[in-house]
Amino acid sequence: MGMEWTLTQKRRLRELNAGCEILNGDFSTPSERDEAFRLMEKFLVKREKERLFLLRDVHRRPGLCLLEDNLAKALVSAGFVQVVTPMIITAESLEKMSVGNDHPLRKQVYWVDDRHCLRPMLAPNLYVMLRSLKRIWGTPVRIFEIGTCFRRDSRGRSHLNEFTMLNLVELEAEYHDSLGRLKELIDTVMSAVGMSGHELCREESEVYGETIDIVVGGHEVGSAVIGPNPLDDQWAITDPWVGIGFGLERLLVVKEGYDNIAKVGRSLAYLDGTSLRL
Ligand code: ATP
Ligand code: 9VF
Ligand code: MG
Repeated sequence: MGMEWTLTQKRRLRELNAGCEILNGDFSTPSERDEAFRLMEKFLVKREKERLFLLRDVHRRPGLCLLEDNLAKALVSAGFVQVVTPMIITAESLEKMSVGNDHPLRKQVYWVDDRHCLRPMLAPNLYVMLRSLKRIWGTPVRIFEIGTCFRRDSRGRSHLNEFTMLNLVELEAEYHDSLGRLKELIDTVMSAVGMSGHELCREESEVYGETIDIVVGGHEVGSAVIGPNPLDDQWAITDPWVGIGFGLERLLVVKEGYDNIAKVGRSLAYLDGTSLRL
């Protein structure tokens, strides 16, 4: 076993979407390594530039935007109505989600003023919409929102401070098999994403008590909940429901095999997974 890339070289190669075969370099001398780096960087820069030309000339829209469109179309076909709610929400609505002063999520919230914050989740708004629409439409109520949520998250390869959440929820007078229905909706979303092989895992949740996480290749791409839930009282919801929250950037990372979620999120350094430092 000889010499590996330097940390700086490795970081640059990752930035340029080098695969692990490339990242596992093995050299006998520094000059051999540095020469290999020079050639490899040149090759990758060319490849990444080609991706940006393809974006300009053919695709024209980032994968994140296409995914959002595909998901909205699939859910509309499945009978769901899209809603668009405020990104600035009240402290009171967070408290009604049990995210009060001593809650772990509270520390992740971006405050706008002493009574308002940027939404860390879609659920409080969707609860309000469910209540209003149930009054007008009766059951079932099937709605979804796709929009930005904000969390101060420990920065890592799978967390962004601003990310796109898809939250869908169905309220029914009664279910004979709510878990079966939930699985059906998860399948609808996953086939619209074009992804197979997901697993469901039961997880403890600080908000809902228990969630059913949707996991692909070890990554949590979504969390689902089966209601009724103790939170429902706060929002005057009495019917059973099933709901799922997906992270769109997470779905894209897993589907396209990116090593870092920052490449597909809102960014000034990347466009559609491609570095602009070329
Ligand atoms: P994690 O445990 O990975 O931090 P979470 O369980 O706190 O996620 P949820 O509240 O379940 O997240 O949010 C629903 C989905 O939104 C997650 O399954 C994930 O796909 C996505 N998501 C949550 N936080 C982030 C983030 N900071 N950046 C990108 N996506 C996120
Ligand atoms: C699961 C995602 C509380 C009746 C509007 C639907 C859900 C999604 C969790 C994230 C969030 N919950 N923690 O509830 O769909 O946005 O709350 Si409702
Ligand atoms: Mg979760």
